[in-house]
Amino acid sequence: RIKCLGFEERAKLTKNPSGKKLFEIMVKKESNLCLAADVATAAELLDIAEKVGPEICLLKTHVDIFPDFTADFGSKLRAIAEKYNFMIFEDRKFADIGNTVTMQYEGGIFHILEWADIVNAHIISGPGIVDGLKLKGLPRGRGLLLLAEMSSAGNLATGDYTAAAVKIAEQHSDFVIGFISVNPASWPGAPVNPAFIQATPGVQMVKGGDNLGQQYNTPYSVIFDRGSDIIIVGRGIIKAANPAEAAREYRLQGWKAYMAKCS
Ligand code: 6AU
Repeated sequence: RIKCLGFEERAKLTKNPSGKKLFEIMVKKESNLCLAADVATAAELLDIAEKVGPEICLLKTHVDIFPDFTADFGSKLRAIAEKYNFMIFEDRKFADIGNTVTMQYEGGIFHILEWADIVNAHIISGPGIVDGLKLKGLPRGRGLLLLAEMSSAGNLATGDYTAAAVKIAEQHSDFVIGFISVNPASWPGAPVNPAFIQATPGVQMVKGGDNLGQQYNTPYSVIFDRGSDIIIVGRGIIKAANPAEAAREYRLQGWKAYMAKCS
């Protein structure tokens, strides 16, 4: 096993202010838990953010699912994020050409650039998508996660595609803070540059899946065996009888797995 570099040291390696802040929050809160807050309304999102805020380093939104989205959503969420010291990740999965994503990032009714510290993008369109998002995001200190792998059954983000994501990230390490990944320990040349953060969806307390192709692994297997840094948990927390309690349990499991790997 290669000696593990802790999140404190990795905070110093990243060139991006949002990447650095995320590592620092993880250390301070002893949390490598990202909540996937896929609730039905903006009102419910703000409510769950208040409840699980103390447990998380990152809160992930799908803002386009809210029927009650209003222009003050971003400032309300940012106030909660500041209160509990977590960052905000809009899971927009940009996928178009560079010029189009500049407009999608900044404009529309959501104005993602205004309130999301971090966004993500597919690399299907090539490195121009990163240039486009960077044009808007970097002056604001924002960061980008590239989808290098996916958690869903039969997905096509494997092999050379995953390797291409790593190459694009290296070419834009001022803006790309890391990857959405599933098993980065298995990548050729692993571990990749420790400045990059690995965030993994498809996490529940027991291995399994849903009826629509999602595939779950446990916090321990994701962090310890598969070489990830952050567990992204949605239904495991939001559908629990007590989401705050469930979030605490995921935080403890995720952190325990990091400590087992890295202390
Ligand atoms: O824990 P779940 O299955 O309820 O939620 C998983 C969350 C969802 C997905 O949109 C997202 O993670 N996700 C992503 C991300 C974060 O980009 C990529 C992927 O491959 N699989 C996946 O589930 O909000």
